[in-house]
Amino acid sequence: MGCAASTMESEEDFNPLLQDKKMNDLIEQQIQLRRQNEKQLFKLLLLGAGESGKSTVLKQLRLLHQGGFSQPERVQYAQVIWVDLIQSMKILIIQARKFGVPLDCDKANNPLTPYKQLVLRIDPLQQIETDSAGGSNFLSEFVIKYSEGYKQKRKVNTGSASTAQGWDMNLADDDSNKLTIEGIATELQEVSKFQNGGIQDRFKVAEAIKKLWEEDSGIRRTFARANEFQMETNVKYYFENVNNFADPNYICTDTDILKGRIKTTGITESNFDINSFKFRVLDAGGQRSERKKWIHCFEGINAILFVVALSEYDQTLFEDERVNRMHESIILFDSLCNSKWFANTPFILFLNKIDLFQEKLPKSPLRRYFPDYQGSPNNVEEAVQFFTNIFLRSNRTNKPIYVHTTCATDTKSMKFVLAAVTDVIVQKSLQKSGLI
Ligand SMILES: Nc1nc2c(ncn2[C@@H]2O[C@H](COP(=O)(O)OP(=O)(O)O)[C@@H](O)[C@H]2O)c(=O)[nH]1
Ligand SMILES: [Mg+2]
Repeated sequence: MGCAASTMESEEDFNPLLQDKKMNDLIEQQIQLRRQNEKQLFKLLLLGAGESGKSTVLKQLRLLHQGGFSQPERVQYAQVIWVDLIQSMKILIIQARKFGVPLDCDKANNPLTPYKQLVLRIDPLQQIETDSAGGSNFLSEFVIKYSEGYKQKRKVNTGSASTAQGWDMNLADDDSNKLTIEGIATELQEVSKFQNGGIQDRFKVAEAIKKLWEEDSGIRRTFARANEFQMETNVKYYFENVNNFADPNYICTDTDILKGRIKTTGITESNFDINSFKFRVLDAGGQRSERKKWIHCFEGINAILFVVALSEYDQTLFEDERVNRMHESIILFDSLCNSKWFANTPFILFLNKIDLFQEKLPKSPLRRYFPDYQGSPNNVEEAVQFFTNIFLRSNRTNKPIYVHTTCATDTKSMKFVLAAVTDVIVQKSLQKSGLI
């Protein structure tokens, strides 16, 4: 038998026609296999204005389908939050003065005065750097991020015209200000190494922030007007847990990471296996200067997940304080939904930050910002329906839009929402390619 087989093989070996056919079959098989694999890769693009919650959705996917965050990442996130936390208290003090809100800590001989002095004296970045022998690239990058970010904002704010901008606007690129999440992560690792020497100082700063947050009525009054200036979304959570973040060895919980923010620049790609389907999720920076990069990833997309922060109906853009954030989102959604690029691409709409919207609605009348709102002032459902209608009305194509009300920081509810979303993407994509 062995002998016969070897004779057959050698015949084939010497037959050029059979050789060609064999090679062709092999190539054809490989092409088929690649096509099949490509068909099974579902590409989801996350879009929406800056701070709407796109990266938080991605974090939930990581928690649910990729085993979550590593220990070094958890330590690094704590560092970013610590810097943001100090910066946020400084902003509150400075903003109180701009508003003319009297601060207890500004009064002569007030016990809070030394705490204020400590907070104002500290440069959150320098404070960490002075403990280091060699300094840190992370810190200089982080300083650039802050200073350039604010410079850019000032430049736009002092410009002449105020026009809301879609994805095809053409602002100056801010690549010089580019700071990737990976970059921050590596640099932060460096920082936490040399920070241990200053641990007592960090706890003093934490105590000062806690005192001002809890005891200065002017700080609270200013915070109540946070919609009138730029504040991190979950700063209240940072202040309430300030001691954790002061500890340079603190390891962030999942909640800390979901509530924390690192501004996304450029486009990140993440791959997930969800119910034996392969998903590629693209997360893009949402601020105006980032949007012209979006077009690079418009090809071959199976669905768009557009994220809107409901709670931002009374806030203005970081990059242009004359523009209402919700108005910007509506215009952005309109331009994407009706663009030729996505004529047949399913759209999923997340009306996000419902938790903050619920909290805010009774305090900040919706009609003040959207005079067309006819529902009752404190009725969350009616208010959500009002915005749902606005977004659905702007769709001038025949494609359906799948709407979900979400709290992207809540893993439990997001588990259900994301399961429904991935299901619909698979169904629609397979239908489109005629496979079901
Ligand atoms: N409370 C609350 N915070 C949220 C929610 N979604 C996002 N955030 C926070 O909003 C901030 C901006 O979110 P991020 O995902 O970075 O926005 P992106 O710019 O669209 O990627 C982060 O601090 C998040 O923790 C939400 O539903 N509720
Ligand atoms: Mg982001």
